[in-house]
Amino acid sequence: MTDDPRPGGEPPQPRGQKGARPDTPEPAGKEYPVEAPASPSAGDGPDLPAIPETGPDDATPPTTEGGAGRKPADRKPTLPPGAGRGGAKPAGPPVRKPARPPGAPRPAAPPAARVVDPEGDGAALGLPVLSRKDFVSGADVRWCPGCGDYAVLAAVQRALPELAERKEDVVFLSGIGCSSRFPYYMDTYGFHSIHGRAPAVALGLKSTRPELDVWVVTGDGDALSIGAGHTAHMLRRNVDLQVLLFNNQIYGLTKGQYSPTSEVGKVTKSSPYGSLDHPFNPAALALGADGTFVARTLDRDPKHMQTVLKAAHAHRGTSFVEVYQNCNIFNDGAFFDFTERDSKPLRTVFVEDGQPMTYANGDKGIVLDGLRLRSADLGGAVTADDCVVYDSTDKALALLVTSQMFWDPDLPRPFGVLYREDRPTYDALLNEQVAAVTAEKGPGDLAALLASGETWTIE
Ligand SMILES: Cc1ncc(C[n+]2csc(CCOP(=O)(O)OP(=O)(O)O)c2C)c(N)n1
Ligand code: SF4
Ligand SMILES: [Mg+2]
Repeated sequence: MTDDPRPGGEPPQPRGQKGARPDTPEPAGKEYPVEAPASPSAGDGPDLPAIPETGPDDATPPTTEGGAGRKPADRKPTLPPGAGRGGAKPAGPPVRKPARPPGAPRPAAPPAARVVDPEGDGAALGLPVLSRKDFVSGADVRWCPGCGDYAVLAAVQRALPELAERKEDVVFLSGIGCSSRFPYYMDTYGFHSIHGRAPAVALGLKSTRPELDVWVVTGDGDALSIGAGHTAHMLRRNVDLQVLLFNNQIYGLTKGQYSPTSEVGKVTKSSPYGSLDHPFNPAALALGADGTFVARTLDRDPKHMQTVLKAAHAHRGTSFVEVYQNCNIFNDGAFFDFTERDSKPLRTVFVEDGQPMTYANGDKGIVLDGLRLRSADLGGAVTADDCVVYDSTDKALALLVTSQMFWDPDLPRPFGVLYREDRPTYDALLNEQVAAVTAEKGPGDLAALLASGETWTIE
């Protein structure tokens, strides 16, 4: 990445920043460290392999005076390990997806390939080993202090050394928004493209360079307002890439207008009397578009986010990951129900394949009552054995869980890999078709094709 020219504007200056108006764009040159948000929980999800790398995002992050007014310590949830999500460890090392579809040409091997070596013995082999720092671009990070975007950036930079063999094969594409500034901060290839159009760029790239590992970073406005059509078509086509949708239920970059995921009644500068729009449920939208991998995670649960990122990367096809992300400037606390110490155990359930859907430290569970889900107190007549055992390959269950558990106020919100399905990817099918037709008819001649048939000369 080169120095950023900042197309698409800057995130606004946070309130309370000394000497700055709340809606004044941040002056160029201001430096924020790349950090986790003001109060990421230590995470209570499945254990992950230790990540030895440290860096600037391991330091105490800055806070924003204009934020929630809560101390970081107040935000750490207390759900004990295993409660509500089974506590099982992911089996074995992360699975890398095949880099090249059948029929696609083999890319030329680089002279000195960098290898991933999670065991740490690459040095003994005399090979360079990727670390988190290899993915930090060093560009000034211009998100507001305390923004949830920092946590997602840190999680991706931590996960990639295990997932990528060569950082030169990794590409981050984005649209426009605060979240879409993500490619600047990754030391990989990247393209901060056009509002809502990252899926179109990604489809073209992945189809012509199938050996690349393509990630799309987008926001609730970028993906679900102007880019809604592109998002739906990307999902049904099942292009092999990962989509990270930063859902902060607001337009952050343009200073706080309501978005397609904002709740009814949201008061913003563009909805002074309260929004009348019924919001999208992004995960249900992805399932409705026949997406083959749908997951939801939280900026304030970095361990869970890493687990989900690795599962998304292992999936062959469009892996859609909705990340609940706090915009502490324009929509602070939108997800506190699901992240804060007191409410998180009662308001969340972390699904895991083969595990019963229990929550509230195991005191409650989800049971099937006819064709509806119901919350039940456990320990009496109903036990964990009566709860729904999650199966992410069961689409009927995924549809029910994703939909009813979003709207029903008596049910907790589900997190984790909600659905996955194996289906041929668009890029693989396209390359197979091109190879088959080329084998039958020989390589095409574009100039001859353009000059064929009826042509006109314009004078
Ligand atoms: C064609 C076009 N229309 C509108 C805009 C203004 N615009 C820039 S970002 C944005 C919304 C961003 O919201 P979201 O995707 O949720 O990203 P966030 O800033 O919240 O991360 C809008 C409407 C634009 N840049 N280009
Ligand atoms: S999403 Fe909100 S907190 Fe984050 S950089 Fe944008 S305006 Fe600032
Ligand atoms: Mg947004």
